[in-house]
Amino acid sequence: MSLIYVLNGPNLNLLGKRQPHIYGHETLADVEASCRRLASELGHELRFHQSNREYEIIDWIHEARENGAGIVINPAAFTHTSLAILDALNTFEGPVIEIHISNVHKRESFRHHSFVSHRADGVIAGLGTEGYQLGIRRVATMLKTPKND
Ligand code: CA2
Repeated sequence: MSLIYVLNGPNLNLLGKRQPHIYGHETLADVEASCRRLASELGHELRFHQSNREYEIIDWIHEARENGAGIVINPAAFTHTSLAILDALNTFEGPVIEIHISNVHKRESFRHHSFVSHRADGVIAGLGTEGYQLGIRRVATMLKTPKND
C-alpha cells in the first residue's frame, strides 16, 4: 500500500458552488469522496488537501517527499504563476500528474502556460472532475511499473 497525495490550489474550495458551466456541479467534498473510494479499491492510501495559500501546497509537497509515493495536483491559478511549486515538485521523486478540470488550452492564452508541466509526468485537462480519477489511476499504474520500463 502506497500513499498518494491529491493537492488542490486556490479557489477550488468553491467547486460546485460557482461557475458550474466551467467546473461542473460536483463539490470538492464529492471529488474527495470519489478519490478516496478509488484509492482504496486500488489498495492505496490517500491524503487530500486544498489551500488558497501557496506555501501550504509547497509544505504538502515536502511532506510527500518524506512519505508519499505519488502526487496528483490541480494547482489551479498557481499553475500559471508558481515557480516555487515547480521547484518543490522537482525535489519529489515519484510520479506527478497535473490535472485541470477545464480545458485550459481552449481558454484565455494566460492559461496556456504551466510551470508545473515542466515536471509533471502527465497532464490531464478538460475531462472534468473525472480527471482526478484518471490521475490517480495513472499514478497507481506508474507505481507498479519499474522506472526503466
Ligand atoms: O481547470 C482547472 O482545473 C483550473 O486549474 C482551475 C483554476 C484555473 O485558474 C486554471 O486555469 C484551470 C481555477 C480554480 C477556480 O475554481 C473555482 C471553482 C468553482 C468556482 C470558482 C472557481
